[in-house]
Amino acid sequence: MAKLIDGKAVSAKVKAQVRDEVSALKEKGVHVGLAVVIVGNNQASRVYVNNKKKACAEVGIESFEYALPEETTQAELLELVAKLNGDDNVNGILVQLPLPKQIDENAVINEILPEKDVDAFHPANVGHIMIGDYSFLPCTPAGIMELIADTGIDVCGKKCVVVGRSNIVGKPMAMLLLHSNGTVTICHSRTENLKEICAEADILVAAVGRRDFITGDMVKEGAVVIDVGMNRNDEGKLCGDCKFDECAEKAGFITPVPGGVGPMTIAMLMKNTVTAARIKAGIA
Ligand code: BQF
Repeated sequence: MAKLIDGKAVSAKVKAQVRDEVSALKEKGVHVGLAVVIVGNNQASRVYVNNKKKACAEVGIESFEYALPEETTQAELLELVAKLNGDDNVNGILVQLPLPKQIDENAVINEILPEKDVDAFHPANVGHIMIGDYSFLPCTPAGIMELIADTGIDVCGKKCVVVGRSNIVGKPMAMLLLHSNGTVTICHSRTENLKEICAEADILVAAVGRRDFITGDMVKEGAVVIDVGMNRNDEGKLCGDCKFDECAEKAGFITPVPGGVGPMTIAMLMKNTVTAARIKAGIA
């Protein structure tokens, strides 16, 4: 029976550290600010943005919300980003995804100054991560590395399987596991023998976006199972990509949903925002 990995507890530790860093910076006259941009009326996005603003308040980061209407044009959003790029009170710029269909997400990401790109989605930052020489890590994969560390299990030499190949989670996740000397396999919707590959994983990261996708027979006895899914079941309850009960029976460690990866994503965003402020102030 698996031990639960407590994302709330680990995220509280990270946020406490960030809070101390923010107050130390304040004593040196350095202010930390995060611009949070939301476009349209996506309900889930509103919840995520509220979580981020609440975390800012907890750690002493000033947040500036920009809520734009659903019909905002790409030019208007690019103009706002350009303004925030030039705003000295803003150390980090977060544009909540997804964006309405008339807006090209990549065009917006490309407009954010890399040194303010606290999501680490800009191609310059993606490149830094690929090389292993970076200031910011993408929040969700970085948070997952903290959760794995919390289990006490060393990634070095382990078989790591990432299911999902998004630019936001799957691809950078694989890279971070590789930097920690894991032996990494990335699986996706076209993968053959998915079950067999997953069942060999010492560390299994499920970032598929489909509830109940990972079943107990895909989990190796004693494995670390990280569930990145944020789905809703028929009753509207939050659930992950793993059939929790089945997977927990086999796993050594497993993250719950909610209370696993989600809180870590937020905590790592706070950490990146302080890092941005520190770099700008020239305090290593
Ligand atoms: C929790 C996200 C999919 C697509 C875009 C805490 C969050 C979620 C869950 C949260 C997510 C997911 C965020 C819990 C931010 C994580 O207690 O389990 C926090 O706010 N997240 C996002 O900004 O964009 C997404 C998932």
